[in-house]
Amino acid sequence: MAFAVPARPYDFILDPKHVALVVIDMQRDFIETGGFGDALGNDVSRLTKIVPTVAALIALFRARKLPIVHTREAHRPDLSDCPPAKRLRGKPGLRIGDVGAMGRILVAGEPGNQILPELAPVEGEIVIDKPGKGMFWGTGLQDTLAGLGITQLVFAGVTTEVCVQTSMREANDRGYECMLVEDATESYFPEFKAAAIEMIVAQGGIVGWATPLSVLENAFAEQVVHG
Ligand code: C5J
Repeated sequence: MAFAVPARPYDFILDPKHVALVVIDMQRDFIETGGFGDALGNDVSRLTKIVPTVAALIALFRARKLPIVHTREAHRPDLSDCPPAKRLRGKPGLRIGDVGAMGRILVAGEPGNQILPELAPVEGEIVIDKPGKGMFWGTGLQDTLAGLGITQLVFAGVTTEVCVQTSMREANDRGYECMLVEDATESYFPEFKAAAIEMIVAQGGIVGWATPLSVLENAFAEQVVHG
């Protein structure tokens, strides 16, 4: 039975039969020293702070046996799915494919490309390697979600204004109802996180909804039936 989750810009009507959790790119490359985020000059310690909140959100969905999708930003070892425009962008200390402290940067199978152990997928959960910022481009995720009858997506992960927002926008354009869990996402730039959330909920939820984890947990516990 669908129930209301208090959210911005208005209640999100969550239907447990059609919802999945999407955890974006909680991989060592973005969160630990020596990875891609660090090579780009970011303070990665900001991102580690959300790990317990993301773990609690995953636990909420696991306890109810609801589908969970984990994504990784990952390229093939031969980099055939990494356009030069991406690899050559900027002047990072290390580029995609270079060998860093945790193996080759953003390359599938390397230690740095793994999801943090605290958030590791368990059997039955969906893991998507995506070559872009968005989770649909170059992946088969849309067919997988369609096969499960998923029409609603709850989002968490990093970084808010890059891969999370891009994936939410891709999903929104594909007809999914999307809600971001505000304290289960983070950016290297606090002002970008705040702005991304405002952009998502503005204009009547032009991209989707946003709510904190405690509100979502409470809504799951109380399940105030909608309609
Ligand atoms: C970035 C991501 N920031 N997962 N990737 O390059 O947001």
